[in-house]
Amino acid sequence: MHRLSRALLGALARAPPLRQPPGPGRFLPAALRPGGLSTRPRREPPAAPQRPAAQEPGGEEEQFVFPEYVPEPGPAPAGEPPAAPSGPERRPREKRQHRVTGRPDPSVPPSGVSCSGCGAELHCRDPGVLGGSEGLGVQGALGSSEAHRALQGVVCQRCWLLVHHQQALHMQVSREQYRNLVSAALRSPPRHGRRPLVLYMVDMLDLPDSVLQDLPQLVDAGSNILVVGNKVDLLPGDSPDYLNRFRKQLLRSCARVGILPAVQGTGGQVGRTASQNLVDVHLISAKTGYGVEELISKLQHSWKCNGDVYLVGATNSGKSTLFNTLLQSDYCKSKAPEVINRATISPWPGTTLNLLKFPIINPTSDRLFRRQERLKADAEKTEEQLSDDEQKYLKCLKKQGYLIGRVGRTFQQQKSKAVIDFDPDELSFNMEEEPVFSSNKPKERVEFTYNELKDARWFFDTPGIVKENCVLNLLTEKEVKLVLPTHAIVPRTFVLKPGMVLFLGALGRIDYVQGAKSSWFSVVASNLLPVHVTTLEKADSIYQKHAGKTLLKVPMGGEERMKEFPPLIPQEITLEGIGTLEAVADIKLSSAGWVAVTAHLEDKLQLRAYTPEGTTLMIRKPPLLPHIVGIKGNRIRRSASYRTKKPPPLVENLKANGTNKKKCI
Ligand SMILES: Nc1nc2c(ncn2[C@@H]2O[C@H](COP(=O)(O)OP(=O)(O)OP(=O)(O)O)[C@@H](O)[C@H]2O)c(=O)[nH]1
Ligand SMILES: [Mg+2]
Repeated sequence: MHRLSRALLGALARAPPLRQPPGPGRFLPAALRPGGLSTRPRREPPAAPQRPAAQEPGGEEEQFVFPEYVPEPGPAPAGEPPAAPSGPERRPREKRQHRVTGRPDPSVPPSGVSCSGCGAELHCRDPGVLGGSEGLGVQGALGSSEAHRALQGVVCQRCWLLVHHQQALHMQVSREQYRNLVSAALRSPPRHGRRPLVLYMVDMLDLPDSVLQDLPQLVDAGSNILVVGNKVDLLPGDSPDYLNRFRKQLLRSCARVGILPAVQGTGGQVGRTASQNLVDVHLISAKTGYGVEELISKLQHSWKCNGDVYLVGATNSGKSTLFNTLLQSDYCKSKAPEVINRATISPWPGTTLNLLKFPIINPTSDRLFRRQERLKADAEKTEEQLSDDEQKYLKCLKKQGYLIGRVGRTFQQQKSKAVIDFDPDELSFNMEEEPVFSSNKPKERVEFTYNELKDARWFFDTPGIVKENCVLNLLTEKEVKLVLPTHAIVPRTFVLKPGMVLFLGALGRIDYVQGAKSSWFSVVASNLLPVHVTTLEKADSIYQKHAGKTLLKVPMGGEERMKEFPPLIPQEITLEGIGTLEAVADIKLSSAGWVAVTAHLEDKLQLRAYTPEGTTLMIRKPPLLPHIVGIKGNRIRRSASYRTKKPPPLVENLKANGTNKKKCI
């Protein structure tokens, strides 16, 4: 629930509906249930003095970050005083933390209205959760229907800070609460005589950790599950059939937790038992739109088999991003983009706190036909035929991802209708709802009519289930931003001799303890997370000296930060090489990324891999990108590293031209 100040409530009752809070200092904190939410003190890295990366003697030290992906400048290194400003003395400007504002008033009942960004109920109760404020709640205003209406579309203080100031209020709802909420939703009685369809989203960068053990227990036996592997835009293709391989790996990971495919019987019949309810697997990018049109077609064709649709999955897998993409597509009712606000998305796990929903359009045969025609026409276009805005947008996406899709709309809401559109959803007439005709209608927020929603089926975004033993749970906001890849991952390959060590920031370390020959270590992680190569003798002192500082970058905050950060814990690994063209396994360093190991045939490798205590390190066999060692440039002289190579992006649903030819790697 969220806090409301009197000023806000008063203003809302008078003002036209708001889609955003009126500004800093006027909006609302949140909680899922009164008292059900706690604030974790923000893990702000202490301002410890930082030194420039020490140049280690011996020439074995190598650090690799990409100059083209330069993050926010960190604090100036100690010993290098900032350039003195000329003229009158100026105070250095610090990045301001936005204060949480609004005075609590426990006497005001909860509003009954949800934050349109995260789904939590807006409120002005729960004193002390988030600090000082300026006014008291207005009971009358909360009770009045105008105020209730005015609150539609308002976002809470937490969402505002997340979106506009990239500041995360660590409000945690327990894993148990998420589970209960999602389970209650999924087990709600069938609507329209049909069980819900579960759209199960899995983050492909975090396979198999993002496939939750809990799901089979949360889902009702009769529900169909459609698995969606998200964020495929970030991974480079290592062979022509790499997406098929992803699909198989995803199926295997699902099977391991008991989600099994429905069996295809004779005559096209789908037979299934309680656990055989996986109906399909789709690979998409909720952000760039890759695979989304295909997913929509699949959902529309299964309209008759399912009721409401629930999007579930681990935190941060991209559920709300898909919710927003579908809200601008043929999947929702044509009015929905105007009526329903976009969900808040953020890189911090646990953004969505309650259910968010939009009504799904009924895919009548006429609509399906029109949609097919639109898709056909779109697929005939070349990039040059797109509007300037679309070209710009595509250009931007191409920098960010390898796979891009265009999501269009066939059923746009007509502003002034010359021809009346036939909408079967509106045919159902309700006697209680008298049509109101007004010649001079005041401009107001668009809303659905009762009839439009009476028999609607809904698409729900749900809160993510918190991943246990995930390194992201240990990180600050700034650190999360560096660790979670936002741009296409450029693989970094290093050839290491036995006795060498590879650091991935200060979050992971791999020692090549023993082996007959050199082996290749390909890092698949955020381009902003530095890789440092050193020797076994120096590795411990490097970690002691540089963890928390510039060289290893994450965690950040110097010795103070490292005092509270869990130590790296080793795990012994034995691998046997299968040839120099194919990786034998991925060493997955929790959610920080992984290292694919490629070794000479039958070479026996003794490795020791480390991750922070309490986080999961796993050996993934077979690897997700077995041929990744092939995606590299020339060896850099007198160095363990190769130049990086970025495969070209591919835009689907667009006629190939010079820049959009699928290249096989
Ligand atoms: N590159 C890329 N990034 C994505 C994609 N989908 C989501 N993201 C990013 O992943 C982060 C998390 O996205 P959200 O949509 O908030 O994830 P969520 O599953 O709703 O998370 P919770 O609400 O915490 O459960 C954001 O930074 C998104 O920009 C994708 O397909 N590709
Ligand atoms: Mg979300």
